[in-house]
Amino acid sequence: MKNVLVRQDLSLSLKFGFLGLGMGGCSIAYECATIKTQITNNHNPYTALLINTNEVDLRKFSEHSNVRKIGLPGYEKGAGRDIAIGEAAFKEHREMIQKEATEFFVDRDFIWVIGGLGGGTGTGSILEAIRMLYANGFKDKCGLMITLPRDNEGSTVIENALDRLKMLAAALKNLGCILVVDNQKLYNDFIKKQPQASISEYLDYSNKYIASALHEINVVTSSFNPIAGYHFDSSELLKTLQSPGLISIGKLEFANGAIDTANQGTFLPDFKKSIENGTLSDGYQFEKATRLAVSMVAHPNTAKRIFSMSFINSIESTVESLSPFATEKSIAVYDDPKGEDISIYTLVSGLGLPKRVNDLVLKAKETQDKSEDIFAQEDSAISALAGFSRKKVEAEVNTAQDPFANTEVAAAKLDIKNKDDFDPFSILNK
Ligand SMILES: Nc1nc2c(ncn2[C@@H]2O[C@H](COP(=O)(O)OP(=O)(O)OP(=O)(O)O)[C@@H](O)[C@H]2O)c(=O)[nH]1
Ligand SMILES: [Mg+2]
Repeated sequence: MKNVLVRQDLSLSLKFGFLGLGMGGCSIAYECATIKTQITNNHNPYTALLINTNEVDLRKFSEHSNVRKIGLPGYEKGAGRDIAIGEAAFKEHREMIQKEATEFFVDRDFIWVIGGLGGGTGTGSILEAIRMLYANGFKDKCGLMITLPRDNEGSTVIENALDRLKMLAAALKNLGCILVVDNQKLYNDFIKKQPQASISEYLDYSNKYIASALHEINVVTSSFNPIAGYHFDSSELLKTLQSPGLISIGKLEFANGAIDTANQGTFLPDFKKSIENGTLSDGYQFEKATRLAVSMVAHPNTAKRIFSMSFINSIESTVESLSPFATEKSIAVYDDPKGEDISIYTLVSGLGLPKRVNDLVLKAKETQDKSEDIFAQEDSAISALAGFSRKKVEAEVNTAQDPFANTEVAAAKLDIKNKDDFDPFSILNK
């Protein structure tokens, strides 16, 4: 769907609040809060509460009435990728955060707790943040958004992420939805389009991409007239977000003339791929989905031509083959008088963890094994040095050049002996 952000005739399903944790979590939450609509009295529809140990990072976000920042005194320098510090910082200030969060999110329909997995602050505080919200009346209205690290972020980052993922996986059934942003996937897509760009440009792109993906889903479910009776509405969206398990978003756009309904090859393979490829992450076992919703939007003329019974039927059959055990499968079609293309959104919930997690586990194990091997090997330079001894030096220094040479050598030797305990190289003298 084009121009979502500049149209005045759209409305929103749910009031989202975003609780950003650590630098990555705060950056995504901030990006969501800075989404602007043309809707009167709702120009900035989302709110963000940004929590970080690192004071400097927090200052980067400019002030807005719908953004609130919380620093964690005593931890201003950051958690330095140490989960235990991130967790301790949150726990120490939990009461203050709780007070702010309950006040600030009082009118929100759904809160996204966001953390970039891999660092100290976001990763360390994510479980505590969920506990806090659950204990304060948000149990049925919060979900998680987490990013998974890229391959080359180093073993500490990957191990931090896996450490907390393991805990989240154990509690999966007791949590609301979890939306995974696979940074490697978004990075691969981005680098193809902009090979010269920097990492910070990538992060900026990814945050805007994530924010608009979520915003579009929220707009589609409430802005248009349903055709053919069924409407996947705000309450359905809320139910989907409340479902435990992973959630995957898919999006597909066709130009108005691109679909021939008599020729399924013009749309069905792309439709299936758009679900499998996902917008933010992929590699899910869709047979395990508990709910699947498809929302399709087109200009009324195109809608009349395309959304025939046979077209809907082919979409239904595809959904059926992908997720046969989903207890709710909804196909909703809408007409949008200003629609310039055909947009198809899918939301699949109740999924298990994506394959990317297996890849990260493998990567972590491989790195651990390799590093053990490397460090077990004797350093070749050290063994070469062990086999080396210098040529015997003349005992007496040439006194012709320096009359005091011998005395100084003797004094220095004495000195070294006295300082033996403080000398980092004293081992050499023993
Ligand atoms: N998509 C996206 N991912 C990010 C962004 N910033 C960081 N990340 C990811 O989040 C992970 C954790 O990084 P940070 O959020 O900076 O870490 P932190 O929670 O501030 O932790 P400490 O700095 O160690 O206290 C990184 O390894 C990245 O994979 C961002 O702006 N966008
Ligand atoms: Mg940080």
